[in-house]
Amino acid sequence: MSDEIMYNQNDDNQCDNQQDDGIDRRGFLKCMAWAGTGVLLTMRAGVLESSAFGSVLDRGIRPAGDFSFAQVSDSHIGFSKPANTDVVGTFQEAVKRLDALPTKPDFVIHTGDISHLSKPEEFDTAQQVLRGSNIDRVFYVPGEHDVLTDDGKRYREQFARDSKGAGWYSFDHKGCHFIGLVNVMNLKAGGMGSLGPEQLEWLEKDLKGRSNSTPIVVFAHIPLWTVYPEWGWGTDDSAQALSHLKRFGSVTVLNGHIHQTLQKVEGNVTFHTACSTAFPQPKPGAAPSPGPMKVPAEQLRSMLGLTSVKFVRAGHSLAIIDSSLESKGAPTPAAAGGKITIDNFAFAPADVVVKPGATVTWINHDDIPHIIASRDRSFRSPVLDTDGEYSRAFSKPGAYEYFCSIHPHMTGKIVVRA
Ligand SMILES: [Cu+2]
Repeated sequence: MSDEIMYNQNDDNQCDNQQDDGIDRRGFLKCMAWAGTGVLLTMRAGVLESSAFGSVLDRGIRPAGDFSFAQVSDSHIGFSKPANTDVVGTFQEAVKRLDALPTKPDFVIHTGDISHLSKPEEFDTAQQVLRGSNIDRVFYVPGEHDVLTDDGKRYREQFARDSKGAGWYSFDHKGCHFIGLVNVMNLKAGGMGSLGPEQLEWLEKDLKGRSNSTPIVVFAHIPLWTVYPEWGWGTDDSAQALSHLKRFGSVTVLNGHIHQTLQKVEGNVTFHTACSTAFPQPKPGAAPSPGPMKVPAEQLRSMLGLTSVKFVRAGHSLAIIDSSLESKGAPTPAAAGGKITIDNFAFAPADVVVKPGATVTWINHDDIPHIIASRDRSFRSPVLDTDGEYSRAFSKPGAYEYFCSIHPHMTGKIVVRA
């Protein structure tokens, strides 16, 4: 799969500044992948072409086409960890670049994770920044960070009032049909993003009767193609959605979530993922887990005159997993209970055996929030931000399987026995 993917980041993540004017155009473009602007999409005779904001400005290109629109993503307003302590500032910069485009885009699409913790003030700040721009209209879809506390109620009221179900909708613009999908709700343990039967049924109906020559643009937060299932970077039922789109001659799918620019063409469908305006994430499989990557501050913010960029993974040392040396059989249940750490998007230890009445405590060491949820819905923690803890006493013997309801590929098990 990886050979079909175009990485806009170069392999060694080096951006060289070789020209007299301080702008290396090749390096500049490569760095756009993490430096956090957005993508300009130009529709020309039914075909969408994408370019980074900076490249258009740089070369003085006035995109000629039927119309253009822009995509921004993963603004994560409220995030304040070392990977980027000024996410409002970098979001404002992206919007400034949007305003500086030679041709004003007809509208902007924000592909989710507007906020970091679904807090009203985070949503408000994001909206204020976008309202301060020249852009007439912004279309949103939610990311998993936007639906943490209330099943996305506040999100829908503020950003998708006329939507159906969990927030999906469609609209037409200059002969092109746009579809905003939600794949961050009701995630299943061990799975990835999910659209659900209700939304798939709506999508089928929405497309019915449309001519095959209608250009279609689908946008959703989590990629609708399997980028990297080990990190949950994909959508479980995306094949069903794509089957409804097969007959159309031109389909473009825009996603966010993975905080880097990837592109893939499969038949009539072109997939794009956008970078984040807040912080970069590692390439699939290039680190123990996804999560914010720390880069030198001046390089995160500065778009010009980049010299050398070196990615340094932010984070914590790996959790130490206790393993018993003497017992080779079943582990002895711990009477006092247990501590489970969350590091690099994993529970450690993933399996814990305790005696009835013992208390288990989870502690989150990641820069990203997690929620502990049991498969049988018997318990669920609040949102655990960095250093957040959740404790629960287990009185009844049995096996309790749980997962992170935000990142369902994270799973664990508590066994309670005497
Ligand atoms: Cu999680």
